[in-house]
Amino acid sequence: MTPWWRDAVFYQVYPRSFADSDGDGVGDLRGVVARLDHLERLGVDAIWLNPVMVSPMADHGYDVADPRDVDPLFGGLAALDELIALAHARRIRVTVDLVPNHTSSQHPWFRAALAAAPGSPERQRYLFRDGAGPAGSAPPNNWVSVFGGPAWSRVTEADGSPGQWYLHLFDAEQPDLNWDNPEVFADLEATLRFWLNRGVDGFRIDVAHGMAKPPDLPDMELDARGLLAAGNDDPRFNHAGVHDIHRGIRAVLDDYPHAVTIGEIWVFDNAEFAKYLRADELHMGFNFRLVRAPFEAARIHDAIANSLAAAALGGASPTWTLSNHDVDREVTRYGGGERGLARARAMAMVMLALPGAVFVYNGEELGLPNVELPDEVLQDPVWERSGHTERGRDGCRVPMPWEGSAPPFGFSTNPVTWLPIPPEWARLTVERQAADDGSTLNFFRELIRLRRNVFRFHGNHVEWVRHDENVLAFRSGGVLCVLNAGDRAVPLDGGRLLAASSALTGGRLAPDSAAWLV
Ligand code: TEU
Repeated sequence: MTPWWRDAVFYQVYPRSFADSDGDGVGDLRGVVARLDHLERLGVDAIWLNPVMVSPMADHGYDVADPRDVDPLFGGLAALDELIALAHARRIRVTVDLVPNHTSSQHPWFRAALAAAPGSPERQRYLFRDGAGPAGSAPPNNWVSVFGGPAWSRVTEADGSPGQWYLHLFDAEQPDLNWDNPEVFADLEATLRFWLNRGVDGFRIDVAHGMAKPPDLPDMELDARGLLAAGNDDPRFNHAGVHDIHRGIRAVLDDYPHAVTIGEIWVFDNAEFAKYLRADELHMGFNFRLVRAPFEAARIHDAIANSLAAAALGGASPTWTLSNHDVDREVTRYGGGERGLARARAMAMVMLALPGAVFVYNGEELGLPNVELPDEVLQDPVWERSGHTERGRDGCRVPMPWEGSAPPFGFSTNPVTWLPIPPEWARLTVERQAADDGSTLNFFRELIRLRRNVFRFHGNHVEWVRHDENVLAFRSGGVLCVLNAGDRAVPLDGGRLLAASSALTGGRLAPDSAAWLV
């Protein structure tokens, strides 16, 4: 029996930015419940919820203080139970985010580690090390944080003296766990079973290429900018030991046959990526090649071909995404304005024509662009940790515009939202687009309806018909998908038109457009 998730359309809900039900200006789970109609009308099969566990929100939920409870900001456990029940009643599955690489610095384990002595069992749950150099005043190695700055912070011991250092590959509020300590997996197993027993349909696994570390924590090869030197292996990630952890996770998931795991894997070597997808490891892995591909036919072809090759190597089904809460929205990546939107609509057709699971990021169905936010509202730890040189990811996390002609566009009853919504988004609201046949929203609804009712996928099979510097054409699920990434209109032949991202002129497909033919 084909698993439900194999060619499913997942919808990523970034809870802070989807819908606010209690007027505090931050989205929450009862806000998602209130907007389930939107997801049902869109025709999605499942929700991926970014973290809603208890968190001091230093990295907006990716700093978890209690992995087996829901933060009151999002409505608590009862609100998630309600969402799961009501989503299931609409045949929409619910998957949640799991953050196993690190905890919050407010997690009871880390607080116990700070209070305990060097070498204690409490500190063995994390990666504490004595410093290098005179009096241990230098970090144990030269690892840098993904968010900028050193990946080590020094603690003050109980006697007030400068003490050991602990590792945090992200923010200092996100200490990395020591995955060589069996307590850590035992606690993760408890978390997996806690949510699966509550009816969750699976997990997106954060930093799935992290967790395991080389025991000697060797220095990184850094370039002049203090970043990983090109072409060098990154000792912080993709350590071979990670695969035993995924086997352990799979063994638990196998007790819940319908449940799925999708790993966030920032690994671009096909053979290495495929290892995560072996039959006793992850069900699926996020492949970020399309997210990284510019709007060029040859690069898009390579991204798709490599993603298919990597999945095939692992004997798994591919996944496709163009956007998420960590990267600039594709409308902006493709140039912004009308042209950026046209290209984003065309790429939605390419993505939704491919076999495997597809992930749509909330707001993508409205053609939302990134927002240039003023310094004073930026909240992403990347902004502070980079010394105000990197603006971070808040620009792709601005709340959804639902209705009305002015902010907060029905997102909240509170005029002050956690990030400001641009007034010009009045033309992008769900309400306005639902009433406009030519809107991006109705376009996405139609594409997902056609994917469900017309496409018949057979495994990962994609037949390339044409791929050159301007045009990409492939047959998938019985449909011919054509993308014109060139600057001249191209003739369309090879079938009856099913859908197109822009109007044809004399049977010709305009630049920055795509079409489906049967
Ligand atoms: O992201 C992991 C990760 O590596 C990303 O930070 C990525 O490198 C970067 O955003 C690319 O621009 C995951 C979550 O998706 C992210 O939101 C968290 O901040 C991070 O882990 C730490 O938990």
